[in-house]
Amino acid sequence: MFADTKLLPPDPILGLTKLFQDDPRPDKIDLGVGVYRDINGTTPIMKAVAQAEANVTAKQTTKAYTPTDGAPGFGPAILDLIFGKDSETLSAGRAAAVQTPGGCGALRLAGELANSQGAASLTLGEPTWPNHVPLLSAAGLKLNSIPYYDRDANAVDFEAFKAGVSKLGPKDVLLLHGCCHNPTGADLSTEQIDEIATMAAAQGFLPLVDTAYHGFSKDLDADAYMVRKFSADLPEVLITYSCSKNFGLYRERTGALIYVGPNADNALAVKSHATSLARRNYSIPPAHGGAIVAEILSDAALTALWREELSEMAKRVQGNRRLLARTAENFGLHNQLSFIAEQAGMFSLLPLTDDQLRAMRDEHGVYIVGGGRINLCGVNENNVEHLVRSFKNATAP
Ligand code: PLP
Ligand code: TYF
Repeated sequence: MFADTKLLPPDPILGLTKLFQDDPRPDKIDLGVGVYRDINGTTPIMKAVAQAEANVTAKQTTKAYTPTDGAPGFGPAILDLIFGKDSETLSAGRAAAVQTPGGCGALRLAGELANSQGAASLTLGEPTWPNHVPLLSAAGLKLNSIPYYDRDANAVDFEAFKAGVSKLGPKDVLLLHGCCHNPTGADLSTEQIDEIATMAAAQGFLPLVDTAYHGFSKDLDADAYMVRKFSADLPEVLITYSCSKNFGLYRERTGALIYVGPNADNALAVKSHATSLARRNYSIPPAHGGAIVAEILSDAALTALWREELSEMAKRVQGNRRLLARTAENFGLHNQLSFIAEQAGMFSLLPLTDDQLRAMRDEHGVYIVGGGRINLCGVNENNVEHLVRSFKNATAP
């Protein structure tokens, strides 16, 4: 059966790490995969996570299966975190959460859920995280692309985006990034989110809000604006949530699919379909990461420590944005990279052609994802001048 099977190329983002590791140049810079890194280039375990993990291990008495919706306490804790404890959506019982293997597992399940209930299409802004395409098309959905970002202006092209959204109807799903857009770093403003909410209410399309960087833009409440606004104004919302970045739980594969419905009975009915679809696939999600998150969020001291650590990570990335923009100014790049200081989250797109990207890697050892995406975590005081000099060199006429 497999005798003629051909080797596939590696994942374009994850594969970059191997190329970087194999590069012997001492001044090489890794701006590739979207993993938080500190000033030393390492991705430490958060202190709150290490403490919670010790508590979980000390308290656990069994490895028997968890309930189908995941680690006990995880779903309610994530709902409180994303909606806020005083949320009317929560007090009305309109929201239900199912733990998933990471945000990827949530996206696949969201796609299957929408497909199983008769969704006609799923619309993505262009560009988007490349993995959205295989995850959501494998769920059986027909994907459409509409413009989102203007590469010349280095900003959201809201008029073009709205023109695409205006064509959607009740059987359509629109994927939006909750905050910290991957790969552009350009988020919708609160006013623009309000406009999309008004369009969804009038046209009846279903928003799917992918939230993989909660807490990395402004703070946990401000970063949940889109989720909260849509849930307050619309009868139905799907949310995919990842704990990979904000809890640093990447390899523990911890995330959630959240559904907000018109009432509690409907929320439970749709949740039963989500767990049934999961059962056909991986059955039950891995419990360990979910138990850690539940432990942190049920303990005031651990929650406070985690919030502080998350806010420190977010501030460091924002500081790196300003460092890069400032250094570009000092090198005479006159506003060419100033937009980076205004954007949010781990990523921005450098205005580079494919040839210039190749030159950045081959001639200067600067590793950037195809399309020009950089992870701002990889920028620091020690390498920023090499980065800007390389950019200036690669883009020189
Ligand atoms: N959605 C976006 C936009 C992402 O960048 C990521 C990446 O980590 C995910 C979802 C999935 O995250 P996870 O690693 O938890 O599967
Ligand atoms: O965009 C990124 O870099 C992160 C990590 O197949 C990632 O979201 C990248 C590729 C992939 C899974 C996760």
